[in-house]
Amino acid sequence: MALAMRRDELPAAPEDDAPVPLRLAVRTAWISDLHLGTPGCQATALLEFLRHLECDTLYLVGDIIDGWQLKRHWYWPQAHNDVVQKLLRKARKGTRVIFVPGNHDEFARKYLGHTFGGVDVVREHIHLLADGRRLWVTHGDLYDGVIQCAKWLAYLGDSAYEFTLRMNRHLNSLRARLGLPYWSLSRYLKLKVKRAVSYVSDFESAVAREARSRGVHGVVCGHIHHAEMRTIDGVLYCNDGDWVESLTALVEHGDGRLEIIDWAEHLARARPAAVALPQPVAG
Ligand SMILES: [Mn+2]
Repeated sequence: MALAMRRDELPAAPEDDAPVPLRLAVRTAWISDLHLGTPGCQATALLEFLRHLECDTLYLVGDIIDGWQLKRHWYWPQAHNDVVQKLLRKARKGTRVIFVPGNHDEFARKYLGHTFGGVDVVREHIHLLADGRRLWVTHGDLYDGVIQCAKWLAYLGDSAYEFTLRMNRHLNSLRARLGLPYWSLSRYLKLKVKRAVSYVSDFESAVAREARSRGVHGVVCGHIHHAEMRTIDGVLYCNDGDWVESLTALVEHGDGRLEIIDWAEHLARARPAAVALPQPVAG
């Protein structure tokens, strides 16, 4: 909630400003929970992010294509195709793209160890940071108590979640028309509901515990659509968030420093600043 409030206080980007280079040149980037194939996927924002992203290694940390929802209802607009093309193009142009499937794209777990169009599909991965620390990369659903104990409950929660995301989209198209920046209703609700808060913290400790038992410095996961970076019992827990509600990614800079990129905030910060640049004088 605090994050959302802070974002609200930022000035809205003027509508008439020219596109500004918001280049994000990093060593590594992690994105997850794109949920391509669902109306919830914010493909336009994601495409814009991918256009500005330059990295040596790109991790797709699961729930990239939503097989659960596509099975129920086919939804595949052009923008979702563009995202896939953009990812494959990055792989072709020399970015190492590593896909760690999640529960919504568990169909891809049948192809572990294979490479598709330059994209390596792996169950999990150990990433070596520039400063020598080792991070375990996993989607995280295997450490989610709800999914492991009651899959039907997870499916039920999925429908309620879809509804919230739909409300979120309506609210934000209205906000966009009013010139207000993106604000996540679903994120706000999640942080308000106490049970959701304890679900999040249970998940975080379970993943951190597993990372510690593997003897790594930290872990990068996704799954719960809540970007976070903090130390839990001596293990660095990083969650790259999602592209249905929070529009976030985790990046590693050249020196091994990790940062969560909040794309909506990044845009709101970068665009007004660019407007203040001196205008070229004609003649
Ligand atoms: Mn998931």
